[in-house]
Amino acid sequence: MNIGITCYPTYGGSGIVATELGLELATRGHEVHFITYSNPIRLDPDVPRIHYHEVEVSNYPLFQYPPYCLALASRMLDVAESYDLDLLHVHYAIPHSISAMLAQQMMAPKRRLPFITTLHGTDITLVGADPSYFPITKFSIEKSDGVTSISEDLRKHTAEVFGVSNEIRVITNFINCDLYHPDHEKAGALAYAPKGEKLLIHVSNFRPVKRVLDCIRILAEVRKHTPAHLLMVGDGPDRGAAEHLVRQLKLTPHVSFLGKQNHVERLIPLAHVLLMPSEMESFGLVALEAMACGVAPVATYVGGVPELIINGENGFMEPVGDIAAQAARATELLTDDALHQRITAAGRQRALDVFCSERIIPQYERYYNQVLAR
Ligand code: GMT
Repeated sequence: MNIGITCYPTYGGSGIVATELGLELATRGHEVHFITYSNPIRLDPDVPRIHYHEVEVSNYPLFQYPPYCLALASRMLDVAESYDLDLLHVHYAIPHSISAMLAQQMMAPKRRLPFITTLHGTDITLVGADPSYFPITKFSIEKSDGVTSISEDLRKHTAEVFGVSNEIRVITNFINCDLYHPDHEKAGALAYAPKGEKLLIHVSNFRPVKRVLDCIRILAEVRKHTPAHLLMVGDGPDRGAAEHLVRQLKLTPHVSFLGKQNHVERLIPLAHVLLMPSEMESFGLVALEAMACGVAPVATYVGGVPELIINGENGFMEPVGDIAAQAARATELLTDDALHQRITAAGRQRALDVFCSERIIPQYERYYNQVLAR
């Protein structure tokens, strides 16, 4: 198949999933064309059958807001015509599915160009629910030839909040289990914790929904019981506040802010515990990455997370904002080796059994074929 993929190419779960999907599809023999405004962060352009087409948004003094959505639609049409695309697959509803719909309409006099929209979470729960975007989000879902959601929770939420009647197919997020694997030696951890303290890790875009300050407070609690060092990976609006809180709580030697990192698969396995104290997660990709790497997730009981973590079996979930409970779980995991071993082995097994790319990518292929056959 010739497949066009559009996503946000910067750091963020939806872009990562779209990029990994494209790479996996290319490995399985499909021609994959990324149509985005910059090279997706985890995209290796040297992989055979991967193509990248940049969307250039020319500016004009009249435009206070350059119309990216229109430039994207034009580029989608151009790539679809030039490379005979079978379909467009857009990740994150706004504005990608509207651009795809426009490209489809422009192509209509010549041939059919179906498009599939994958919903990732904040496109529905935050951005799409905002009154200024609500009608266009609903419209874009209804106009899509196929809609997928990365969890059952997000599917239900979308159907309830937007009242859309089209089928939404749940195809969960996935992981390359060969790339994300445990590092039992954890020798690289010494670079961050030279006294041999165990590592906690947090990876996110540091937006308010991630509650990054909770990570700092959890570390403060954990350190009352056992030595620990926290790796904060990523960047975003709440980084400054997090750094301030670290200074206030006198934790500076015990926290490393590493900024945006391209190879989290090298960092995550160094840790013992992943902290994901989010207000909301429609899936929680980083928890899956951690589980595949033999790192125990301590997360919140929200959204699609219970579809991934089985509480007490392969990770823990506690209420949002309950620092004491999350810190207690992290402390248990850092101090009880048998517990840590049991939880992380089960986590790796769950990733292998349910969420490895080999299990999920064929679901996308089948769905593409169904949409094409309609
Ligand atoms: O979490 C974010 O703010 C980024 C966002 C995105 O679209 O880039 O993540 C969403 O998509 C991820 C990949 O499907 C999911 O794993 C995240 O749970 C989801 N985030 C939220 O629902 C808050």
